[in-house]
Amino acid sequence: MKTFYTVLILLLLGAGGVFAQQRYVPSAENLKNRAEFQDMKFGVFIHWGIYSMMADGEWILNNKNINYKEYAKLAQGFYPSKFDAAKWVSDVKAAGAKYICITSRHHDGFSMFGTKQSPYNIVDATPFKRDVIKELADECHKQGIKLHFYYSLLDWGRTDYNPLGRTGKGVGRTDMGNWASYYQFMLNQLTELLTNYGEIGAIWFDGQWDQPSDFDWKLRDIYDHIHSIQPGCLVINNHHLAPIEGEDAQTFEKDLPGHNTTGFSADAEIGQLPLETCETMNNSWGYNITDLKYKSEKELIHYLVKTAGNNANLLMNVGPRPNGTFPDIAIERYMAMGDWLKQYGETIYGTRGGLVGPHDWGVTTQKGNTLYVHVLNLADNALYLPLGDKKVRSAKTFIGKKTVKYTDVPGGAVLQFDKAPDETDYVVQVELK
Ligand code: FHN
Repeated sequence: MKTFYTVLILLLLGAGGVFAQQRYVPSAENLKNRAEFQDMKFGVFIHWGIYSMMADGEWILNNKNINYKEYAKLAQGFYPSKFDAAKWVSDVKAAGAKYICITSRHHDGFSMFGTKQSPYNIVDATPFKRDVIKELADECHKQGIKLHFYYSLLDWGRTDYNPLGRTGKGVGRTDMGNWASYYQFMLNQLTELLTNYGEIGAIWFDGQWDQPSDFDWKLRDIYDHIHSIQPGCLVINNHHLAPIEGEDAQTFEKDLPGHNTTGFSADAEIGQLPLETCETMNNSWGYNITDLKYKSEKELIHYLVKTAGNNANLLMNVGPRPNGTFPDIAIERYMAMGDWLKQYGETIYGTRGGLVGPHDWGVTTQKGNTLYVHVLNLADNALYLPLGDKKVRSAKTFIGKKTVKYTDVPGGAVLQFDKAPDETDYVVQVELK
């Protein structure tokens, strides 16, 4: 009997241990950063690496089955002579974005920062020799823009990324090292990213989907490692799944939360964490010289408004050219977004998805009792707002503050307009009782 109780106690203690590992309690600073993250609403995603020289996107090593040792020689010619961190950050600010997420190391395995963990990095392997991530970090801190680091879990350029995943199989790696060394490499690089570049808003992982779903990435240990260095740093993982314990925000790729038009989000159940959607401005992440299919200004503004109405942030991508500049058309589009935000920012920043959920006509955002009704696509001059048990106190146009007529009806109110709205975004500011 004594043995039975001893075994029982040991089992319970063991279970307690498991729970202790599984329960992640975010720090007060982390919770504050989550709320600030939600308030920021708009970020600029930057995919930049030696692949930009090939001008065919960031997957070229895999897509063309280039030998990884030949690909690595690209680094010897990487000299982004026009790179100017101050200009990048001031352009991002002019776009109205509040944070940058930049590829510190993408799937090709090339580190865009001065890492001591491998000579395959911008400082040691290129004639440029400058740590662009450090320059960017300093400028972000100076200009008040938050900095997030994209970090690839998978690596097509290292032999200790073993077992190989479902991608990068044709790049010529035969002599394979061991996973433990790769895992330690990642931890060491994360330590560098979180100690040498000041306060970091988030580490944004990608590539988990490269391995089978039962593969043990020991993510929780990686997340704990991050939080042990910067407890306030948000952990975001673009795994296309519901959030995993230890994460601080949930990101969606090329789709609004809850949608799956592109196929990435079939299993991406929406959790309880702050939300983000990342999207390309044309159809490419990394610089692609033949992809000029940029979304129009109106499409981009609509997408920003829709993400806010879906209670999410928009992370809108640019793929800088090999000389270190943003494509002109990307700058034009960002500036158009910035101009629009100068006028309408109050209806976006600091808001949450509104009481009235997304509809075909548009979305709502909300701050306290103020509901911003964003009419994006309406052919009628009246709009029914399902408000549940809430009542309207007043309604006016956001621009010009002109009274908008409304009628209380069961379950909500009907707004009446002089004509069907034809603005990019006709915003009605509704005060709720
Ligand atoms: O493979 C990457 C891709 O290159 C890009 O970084 C995007 C950004 O969300 N994520 C991956 C695809 O899921």
